[in-house]
Amino acid sequence: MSQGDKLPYSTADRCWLRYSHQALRTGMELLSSIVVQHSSAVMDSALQEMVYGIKEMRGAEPDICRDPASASGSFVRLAILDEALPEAWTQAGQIQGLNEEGYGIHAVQQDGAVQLYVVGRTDRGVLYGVFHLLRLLQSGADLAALHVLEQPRNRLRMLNHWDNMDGSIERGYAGNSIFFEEGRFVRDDSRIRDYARMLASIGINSVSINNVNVHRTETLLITPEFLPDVARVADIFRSYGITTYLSINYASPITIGDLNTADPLDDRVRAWWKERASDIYSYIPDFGGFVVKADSEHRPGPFTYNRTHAEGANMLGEALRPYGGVVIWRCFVYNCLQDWRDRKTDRARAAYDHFKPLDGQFLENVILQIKNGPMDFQVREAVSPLLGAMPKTNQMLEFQITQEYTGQQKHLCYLVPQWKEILDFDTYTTGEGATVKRAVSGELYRYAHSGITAVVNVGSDDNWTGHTLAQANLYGYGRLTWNPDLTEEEITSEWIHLTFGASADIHRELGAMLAESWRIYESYTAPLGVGWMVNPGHHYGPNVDGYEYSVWGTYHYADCHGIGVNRTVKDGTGYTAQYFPENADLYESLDACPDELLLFFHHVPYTHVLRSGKTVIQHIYDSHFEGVEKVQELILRWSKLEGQMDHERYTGVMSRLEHQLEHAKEWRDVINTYFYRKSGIPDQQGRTIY
Ligand code: GCV
Repeated sequence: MSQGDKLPYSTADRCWLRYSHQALRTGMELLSSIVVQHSSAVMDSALQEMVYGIKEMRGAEPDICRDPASASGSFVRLAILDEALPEAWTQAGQIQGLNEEGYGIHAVQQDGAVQLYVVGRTDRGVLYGVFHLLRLLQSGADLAALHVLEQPRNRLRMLNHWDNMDGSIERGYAGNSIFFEEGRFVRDDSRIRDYARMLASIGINSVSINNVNVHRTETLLITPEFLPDVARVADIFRSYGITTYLSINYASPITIGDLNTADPLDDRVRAWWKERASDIYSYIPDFGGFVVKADSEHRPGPFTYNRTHAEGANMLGEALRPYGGVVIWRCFVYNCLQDWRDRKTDRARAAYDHFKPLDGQFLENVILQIKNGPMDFQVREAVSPLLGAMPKTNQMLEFQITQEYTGQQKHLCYLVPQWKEILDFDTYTTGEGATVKRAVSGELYRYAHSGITAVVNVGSDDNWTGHTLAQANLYGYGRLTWNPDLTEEEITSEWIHLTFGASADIHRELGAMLAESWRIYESYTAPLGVGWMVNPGHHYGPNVDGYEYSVWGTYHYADCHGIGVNRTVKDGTGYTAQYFPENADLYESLDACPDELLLFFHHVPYTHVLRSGKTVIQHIYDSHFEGVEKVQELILRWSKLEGQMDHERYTGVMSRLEHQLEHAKEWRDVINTYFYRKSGIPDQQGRTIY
């Protein structure tokens, strides 16, 4: 079997790794030979991907030359720095300054031949360089003129799976787990292999494979019963430069050990975790570490023993430290049973209140993982004030790619615009320009570990993501974590090109659909940043007063006079004080607060006039009517693309859009009716509200 014949491993959708034959325009002859000197798991993956991509595009497999001295004419050279360096780079010295995942792609013209160098500081750099070159080839780039130098901005570029060992996925909308089935690991690992390829192609370097809500069976993942299987998965990921992590149950010493406590300061507990670490590293020498959800939504944690989260996390940090492992400790810590009726208690305050006072108390191999907003991945909420607020503690940002609150991959909701806004948000922690992206890349405070993670949206569905267009969210996430300065337009156009080809119609229509989809979803669901209004439990579909954990109330305090949560210092929950003054003043002021977050920060009468000039109630009516019209436009745009792609993808997306339209109508009617009845204020345009 030749190098390229193995790929892809499964019959699943190839997503953006399609390598269309038509894509190749220039440099065909150049691609007939690949020179590569050394072999390693990652280098072999790089070679295999290069061979496969070229074979698919030019219809013939390139030769492989293992001896650079015998290479002549045109070729592609894959190498690490010590092996080969084009003259131009030696002179410029540029590549020497790249970090260990960086690479360069450079064309050298010689005696009528073109020699194309893909040079990394490490094998992983070469792998990333190969995927970059393949992207360029698909977009018909002029090979003879190539000169690229790249390195990732974030060290940790991670994905969190919420997969359970019974095969289900918490908040999964694309089938079952690709790792687990019926209480054990899957036997056929072909999907995992293809997944590793896809992730490496967008620069992901870390994956945790099980749910942060660690139930009984998953607690055993850190024991010899399952470690050989974890090691098998880790081997696959490793060959694509990806490190494997596990979520752990904080109460493991009790649940699966023979201790009667999980107190982090108890010597027996400390010794127990050290033994587990030693076991794990004997199976997986480069194991990444633990992801921990503690003291949240009924998960156990250090609070049970009156210990702080620093004490809780450091105990695990100590166990992993000898092996270079890290503890990724989630800041999604709040009391889900708290009673909000006093209108002073505020879940949004929780992460900052718990963690900010602990700054400087965590070990160097502990990283705090912070959700992008203080609540929970709503279509619109404020940026978490904890991001950037702990100069002496490693931080990483958590996004949600799986669309729990954003249409569950039945609705089109392209999240790159949302993520761009969050990454570009100025925290002002070190003065102007202290953006979230600079905080979590470690640039602001020189963190030892930092980066971005996200709850992923894939499953066993043939197209990986349920909604074919939700593939764009995974792609966009990877590209943004590599380089948060890429524009939304650059990412969108790249993804469309790789996934659907160069057709101008597709670029125009689909580009517009993606660009508008997040705001469309926002317009017919929860208004003005107020959040939720979904059915409790599964979180799909409208339920204005739906409240998760008790029966006493709502998330939004809507009554016949007004709506919204007063989070001001003046007479609300005081949450605005968690921001630095520039943002605190903005949000505290009813006049200055941006419309899209008004109800997140203020409780106002329905007649309050927004900065847009509309009253709150009229905004609710208008946006919900417009939202439905905009979904009709999405359908119209997509219908223009019939015949321009395979039937399966066309009809698959169309049926989801049709469902979205019906569901958007339901949202419109439920929300408008609720607020019409509550406020008694008619629609100025006299439209029918049931
Ligand atoms: C994994 C929300 C989700 C839960 C999720 C939790 C978390 O509450 O609804 O399913 O649990 O966030 O992020 O831990």
